[in-house]
Amino acid sequence: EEDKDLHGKEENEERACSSSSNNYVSYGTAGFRCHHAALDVIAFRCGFIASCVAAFSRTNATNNNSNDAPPFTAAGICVTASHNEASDNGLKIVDGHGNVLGEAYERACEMICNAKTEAQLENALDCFEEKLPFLETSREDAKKTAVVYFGRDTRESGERLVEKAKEGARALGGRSSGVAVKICDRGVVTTPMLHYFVYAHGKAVEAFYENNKQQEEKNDEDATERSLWEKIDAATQELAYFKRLAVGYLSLIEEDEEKKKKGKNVVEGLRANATTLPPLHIDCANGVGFVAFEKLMALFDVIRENSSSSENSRRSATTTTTTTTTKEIALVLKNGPNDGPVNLNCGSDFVQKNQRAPETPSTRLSFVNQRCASVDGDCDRLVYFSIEEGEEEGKEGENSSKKQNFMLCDGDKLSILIAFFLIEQLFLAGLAHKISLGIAHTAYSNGAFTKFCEKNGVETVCAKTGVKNVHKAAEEHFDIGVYFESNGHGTALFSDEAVKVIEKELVDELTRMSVEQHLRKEEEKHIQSVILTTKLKALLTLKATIQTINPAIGDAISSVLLIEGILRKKGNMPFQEWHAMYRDLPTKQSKVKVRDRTVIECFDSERKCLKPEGLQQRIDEILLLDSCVKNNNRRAFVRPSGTEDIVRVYVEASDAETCEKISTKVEEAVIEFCN
Ligand code: G16
Repeated sequence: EEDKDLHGKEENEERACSSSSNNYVSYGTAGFRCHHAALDVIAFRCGFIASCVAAFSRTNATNNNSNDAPPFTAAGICVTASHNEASDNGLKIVDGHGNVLGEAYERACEMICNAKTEAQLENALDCFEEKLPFLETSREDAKKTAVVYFGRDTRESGERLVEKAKEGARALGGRSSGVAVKICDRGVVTTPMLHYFVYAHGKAVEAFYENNKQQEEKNDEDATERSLWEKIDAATQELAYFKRLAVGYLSLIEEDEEKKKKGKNVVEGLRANATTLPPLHIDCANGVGFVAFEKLMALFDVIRENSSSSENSRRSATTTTTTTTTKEIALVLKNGPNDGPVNLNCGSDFVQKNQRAPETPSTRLSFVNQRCASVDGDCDRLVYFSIEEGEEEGKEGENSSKKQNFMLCDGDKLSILIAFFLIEQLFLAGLAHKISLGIAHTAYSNGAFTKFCEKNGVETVCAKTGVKNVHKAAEEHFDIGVYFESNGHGTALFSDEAVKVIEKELVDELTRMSVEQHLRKEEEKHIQSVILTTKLKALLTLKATIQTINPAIGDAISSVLLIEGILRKKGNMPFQEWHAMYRDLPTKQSKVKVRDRTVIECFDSERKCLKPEGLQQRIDEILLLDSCVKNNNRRAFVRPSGTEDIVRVYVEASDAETCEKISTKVEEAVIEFCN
């Protein structure tokens, strides 16, 4: 590849570097991201990297130093710039587990993608090779197939960049490497779907090796060719993804239907009898989420048709809105790819950062007095919101506007709802002493959230920004790690051990129940079965929750189903009640453009900065504004964004006015110290 291509052609040079510093595209918070024009060579090289990951690394590499570990055989590339503007694009690399490619590879990937001379490229490849576990063993495996999955969001530049990435992936194949590269292009899909395809592939290969252990076939057969997942076509893989989530959700709400009839818990029973959840209006950021949610809704229709019934199911579609209303779920989709450039005045980043409803022409008003949610450009973030419109403001005759009260349930509140629900189920299942549960979050979490967790005895851990960091923290600290960044990026992770414990307990419970029923006398049976049923139901609920969750990565579709399921199980909990669980401190988030944002170096999970010298001291002084004593409700930090060429400023205080004042001063300090 010619050097001039690396950062875009000359006429694009200015635009090309809008998200990168000094023509160097760093491996940021979520892979490579900048103006699409600068990405062709990077896409090619990322494709090559993904092929190598698929071909030359093995699962369990870090904790199992044996050749018994099956090879990854698959990896993936998502071409997306997620929440960024439409002219940007990016590459997210997926490892064989379906996770974000590990931190250990980042530096080498960055070197490969930014190498300008042959010598630099060779050096970078050597460095990358060192990171690939089991390389030598795998290289001897000449019959190996590397499968690389590709997906993209709805951006115009996506198709071109996927083609470039495919070229790069294919470059690994051939006689000298002994690797056959197989391309699985899944077209326009959400990022979490692509992660799931790679995850499911890895699981199928693992199962194949497990099944063939005794027959000693694992080294001379190509598992990839023989795993079931590999044999099914793209449409069936997609269906498998949607089915997993939909069936999980339906199992989750199953008891709810029963509860409605019986009204077991008095408050929840009454509430459930009185109302159903109002439809959820989803702002799809003019992106791929719209397409994916439509597929999910179509599947609910099919399930409904197959399961009989005369119940009402209503689907309607206009150019901008699709509605589905069934007994199980009611969704109204807004802001699809035909409604405007991705993320423009809509999407979860817009809603969460600006604390106001999407402002696309077609939807400006239609969110008022509804239950609403918003996803981002590649559908891996989710926030809920509601706007209550009240009394008119202004005098009669004048241009009066209605008073609006915007309420946001961001990632923090998603965490709280999910964590508290799971804690309750663990107690009911009698597993609270066996399975630990906690929340991982970032510095952006509201101070009121951390206090609320502390007050309620929920353990928390703070990690650096980036889903890769929070995911890792959740995994490392808890058996069930609920994690969400405030921006709505997250999920609940169940460790393999926790899943095993839940499944074993479920089997034990079922066995115990049938034995009891045989042994006990009629009158005792009734009492015993009620107690056992509570436990059994909690175990089934935990199992359904696991199925509703995309196990590979945070997924807005999966999160909508999980949250809707929980709200239903809580007797159709109104949005206001969820929102009022605690009151957020006022916050302000802003962006500051500086010459080189990389001069800022942070520590303490990015809550403090080390460089440039003096900046942290200035921030500490600003926090004392109009006061000589430290106010514990005040917080401010700055950090260089890993997805945009800006510095992010976060401020929190007891009142909005102070917040605003502190923010302005911190922004000024950033400009002073970073230019
Ligand atoms: C990406 C990451 C997120 C991160 C966000 C903002 O989101 O996946 O974990 O919170 O960028 O990062 P930064 O503040 O460094 O710009 P997405 O949805 O854009 O992929």
